[in-house]
Amino acid sequence: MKKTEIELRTERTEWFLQERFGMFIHWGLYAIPARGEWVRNAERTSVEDYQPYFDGFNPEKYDPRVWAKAAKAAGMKYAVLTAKHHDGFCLFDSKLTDYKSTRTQAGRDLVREFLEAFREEGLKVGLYYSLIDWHHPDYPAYGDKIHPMRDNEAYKRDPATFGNYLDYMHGQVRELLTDYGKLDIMWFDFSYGEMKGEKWRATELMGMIRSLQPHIIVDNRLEASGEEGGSIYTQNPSFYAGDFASPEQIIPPSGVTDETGASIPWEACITLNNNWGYSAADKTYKSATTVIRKLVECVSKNGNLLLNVGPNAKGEIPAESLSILAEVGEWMARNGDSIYGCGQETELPKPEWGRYTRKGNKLYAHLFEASVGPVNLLGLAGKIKSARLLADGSELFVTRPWNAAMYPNDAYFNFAQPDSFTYPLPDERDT
Ligand code: FHN
Repeated sequence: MKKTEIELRTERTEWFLQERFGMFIHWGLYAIPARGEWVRNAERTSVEDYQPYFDGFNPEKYDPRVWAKAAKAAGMKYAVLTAKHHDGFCLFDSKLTDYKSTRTQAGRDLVREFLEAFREEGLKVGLYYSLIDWHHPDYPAYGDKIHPMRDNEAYKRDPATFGNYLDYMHGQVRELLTDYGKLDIMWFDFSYGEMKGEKWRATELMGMIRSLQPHIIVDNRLEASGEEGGSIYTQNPSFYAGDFASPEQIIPPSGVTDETGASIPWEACITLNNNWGYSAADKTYKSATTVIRKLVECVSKNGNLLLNVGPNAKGEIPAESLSILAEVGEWMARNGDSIYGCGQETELPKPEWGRYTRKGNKLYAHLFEASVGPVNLLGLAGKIKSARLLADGSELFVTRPWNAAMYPNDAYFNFAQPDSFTYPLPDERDT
């Protein structure tokens, strides 16, 4: 009996729901002006004025082994690199264009080195590929008028020309899925307005993907245009609806479910500062505590976190990012069991002091508040059997996402008060 799209999606995403935490990497020519990855569009830069970035691109410090070790040490289990972003610059040695890293001073296939380095560290690997292309002459917004959102009239005027771009786009996806070994994730970005579904020839594209790498998981941004079945949020997702939903910069209040309320695979992609691509001026980095809380929140809602770094023009991940990743890694080293393979707690209500994650008969209580005194373990009242056991036989573990050393998984709490617990004496609290 032929498996349904939902059955196939469930099989394909099994590893994804275990790993929970990944690194997103936005890198390309835009790292040179260092004003984010939309700089060309935001500043209406002409093809000619953007060319110096291509001519000057020489990331002499690029060592993806450093990136991979930082990701692994942070507790990340997979990573996704931009193979081509909206500016059309290819970080891989495509045979279909000269607008690629191997034709710059770098002279390197940056994607191939990324894949090798991260596989070497045991991480799963994915590639981001922009459906939008501000460089390709047959993309509707070609030339100086480069904002695709507003220039789709070109597509309506001459769909045949756009078909040349689609041949190019499909051809590059084929290259990535054929010439670079086993990929675990294909991350497309993004559909908009009428540009979705079959406007990208999505059925043909997904057919190629599934035939070349049947195990690979694909995000939901090809988007269903309706005629060929529903989106990932429906009970009859189309062939190209994707394997996971991809909320961006937000964590949905109730996670992500389909129209029946059933949880579906999802991954929140979030920046460490406020930019995906490198921005020298953007120093508004999230703290490690904030990152950990976001990771816990995602997992408490059956989701993943794809945390973004934006390497600079030399190929270095910013020091601020590395420092935060290292601190997150300290916490993950002690508390990773409360993340990997965990998901939503379905019996107990969300506590006011933090969040639960659950894995089988292990319940993890993540305390988000440092200053709270005796807390009433809402919902657990009367269910606590001992410092480590609940009446239903679940093992109770407690973590605090601001100091890995303070409360390892074998944290102890004074359970003298049967339905609440208190912290150790104030002098034992972290500052
Ligand atoms: O326009 C892109 C943006 O540059 C970035 O790549 C994000 C990451 O998901 N996606 C698009 C915005 O939704």
